[in-house]
Amino acid sequence: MSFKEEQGKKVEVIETILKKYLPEQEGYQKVIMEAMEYSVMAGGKRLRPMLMLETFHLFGGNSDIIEPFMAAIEMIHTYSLVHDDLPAMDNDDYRRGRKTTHVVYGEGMGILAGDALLNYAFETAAKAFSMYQTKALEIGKAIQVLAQKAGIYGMIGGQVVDVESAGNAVSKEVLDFIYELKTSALIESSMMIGAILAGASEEAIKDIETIAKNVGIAFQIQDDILDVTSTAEVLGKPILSDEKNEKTTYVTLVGLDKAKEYVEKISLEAIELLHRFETNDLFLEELLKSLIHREK
Ligand code: GRG
Repeated sequence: MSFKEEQGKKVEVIETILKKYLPEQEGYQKVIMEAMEYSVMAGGKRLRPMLMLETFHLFGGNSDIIEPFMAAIEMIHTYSLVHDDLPAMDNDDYRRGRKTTHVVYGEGMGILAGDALLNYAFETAAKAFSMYQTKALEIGKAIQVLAQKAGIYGMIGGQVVDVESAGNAVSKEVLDFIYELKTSALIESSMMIGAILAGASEEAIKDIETIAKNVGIAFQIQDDILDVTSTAEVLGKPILSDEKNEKTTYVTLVGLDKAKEYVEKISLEAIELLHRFETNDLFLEELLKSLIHREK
């Protein structure tokens, strides 16, 4: 099976898990469950749950304890996109090839759908406690990482500096801070949770955090590159949005060619670090390599 075929099969497995953990559409508040499903099931690369599952396997994990966490990380990621698209943020009408949640359900419901996904992510992750009562310590630690990396010391913190910096010149130091928090933090959380739930050592979890940090920064720089080199049809979202929002990016700071070189350099560093974990499963390595030249 080719890498692309294997990746496609894994996306199908992830989407089945996502559907399983989304709430029933019922009650007077039914519209919020519909908006949650609309935004989560809109497609997307499913990179974060995929990295979580692959890291879980890397450390010998092989149970369904990982499933509620895979659903939770995609819910948090999706909430961030729903809120990022709101009129008060980037004010975008298209995401993942279809109308954004606030365009379809109205701005108020867009805000609530994001809030609902964030909260429901933790309700979902906590389901692991009743599934595996003997793993309470690992599950508690995984929930702690999930909360911290999504919060003010993670994704929200990065977004705060990003929003505050729009329209101003930003130094490389501040840009690195924004990328590490806004984008790497959720990728770190994904891979660390996979390692934690598989019972990896503290040292291994630290190494995984470093690998994921590099993967996240490279991913964000590639996002900057695609914003100026791709098309709205391929990306499923508007292009040139950084220019519209007056944002400093790696492309504006160091130029397109250097930005491309940097993506390759730090991705290869991450892959090199991964080699310290012995495995005969090459999918994770291929996945990281595929991100270097990803087209969407
Ligand atoms: C609390 C009002 C409020 C807003 C929060 C935290 C936040 C908004 C936004 C997060 C910032 C953000 C959107 C970072 C960008 C990270 C990134 C490159 C996302 C795109 O991820 P992909 O390409 O998307 O994996 P798909 O659609 O494939 O899942």
